[in-house]
Amino acid sequence: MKTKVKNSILAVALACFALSGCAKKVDIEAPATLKSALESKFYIGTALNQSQFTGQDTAGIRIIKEQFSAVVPENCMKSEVIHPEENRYDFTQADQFVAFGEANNLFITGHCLIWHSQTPPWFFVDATGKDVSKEVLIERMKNHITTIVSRYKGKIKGWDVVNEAIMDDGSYRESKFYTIIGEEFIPLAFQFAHEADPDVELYYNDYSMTFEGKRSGVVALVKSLQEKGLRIDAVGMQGHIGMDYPEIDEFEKSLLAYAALGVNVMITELDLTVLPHPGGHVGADVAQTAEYKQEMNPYADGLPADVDAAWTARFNDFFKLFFKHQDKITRVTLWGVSDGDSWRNNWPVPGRTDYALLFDRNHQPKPIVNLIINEATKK
Ligand code: 9MR
Repeated sequence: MKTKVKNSILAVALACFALSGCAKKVDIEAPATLKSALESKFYIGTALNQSQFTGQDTAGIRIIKEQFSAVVPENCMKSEVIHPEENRYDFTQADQFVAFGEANNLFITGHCLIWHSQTPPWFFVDATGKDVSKEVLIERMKNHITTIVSRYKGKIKGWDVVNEAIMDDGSYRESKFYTIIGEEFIPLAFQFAHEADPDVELYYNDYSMTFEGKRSGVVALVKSLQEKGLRIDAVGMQGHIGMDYPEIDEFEKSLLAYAALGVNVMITELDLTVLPHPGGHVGADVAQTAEYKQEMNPYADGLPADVDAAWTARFNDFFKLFFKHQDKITRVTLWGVSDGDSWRNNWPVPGRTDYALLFDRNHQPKPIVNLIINEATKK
């Protein structure tokens, strides 16, 4: 065995010598991975679920270690998990997630500090069940943000400070944070996060970022934070895309509009669904649900070759756009590792079979992985 390896090294060395006419150092390179191919461009990240950061999903973990350079928690840092009661934080999962990221030398971002969804009911009410005052809610928000950001200071490099606060038409979402505190809740959240860790990057993150209304709403929001002298490092475009939504030109327009503000752009929750949507609607509002019907699950037994090819081509187009604007993009994060992990299988219709990610249900890379690597490394 040893002799065989030695012989093949000798053969490579001789071939190199014969071709170049000089004796060069022979590097036997490991095959390119997403992480190595994209190293000089942007972080390539993935969202982690509990079975990954606790070590159970060994096939998923192998992919994470080989292919990705950044991680974000899919669910374990949401308020309902990490802060279930006013005087009780539960850092069990969050600590495991951060330890996994550190042990594997990954760029760790936190998701998310302030979001209308998955916030436990206690957050907004007093002992009698009535909405708390503005002052109380600001105090609770401050406690929440300060406690969490301080705990992971120096370990978590960036936070989705506020998630999904702007509607598709650019207006403010009528969340409890908004109705009780007013617009001010956003600058306050950024201020509290910055005070807790002055070195950590701070992001605004949202879906459907290509709608004209949302684009101008988010641009106005970022400008207002900047005018107040607050830190904001990046806008996160979630990137829950479909086969005919959004138009790639609109995506580019938004990307450029955000970058023009002098902040970075991050593609934070990328996946591409092939499944029909009951309302023809788009976006990623977790509150939407629809009943399961057979015809809404057309690819339960596999993806036909033509659909598969169209999926690959569309994903490839998006990556070409990301490469085109690699000077503005600092991270592209997939919302999950392999198809079986994806929330898309259950939204808005539960129990479907989708094919939204870069690795298939058997944890094998899809052809898109090599296309991305080739595009990134082509001379
Ligand atoms: O993928 C997440 C899913 O497992 C959760 O049930 C859901 C509710 O917490 O959130 C999903 O992730 C969402 C993310 O946190 C914010 N943007 C939309 C994502 C998909 O719904």
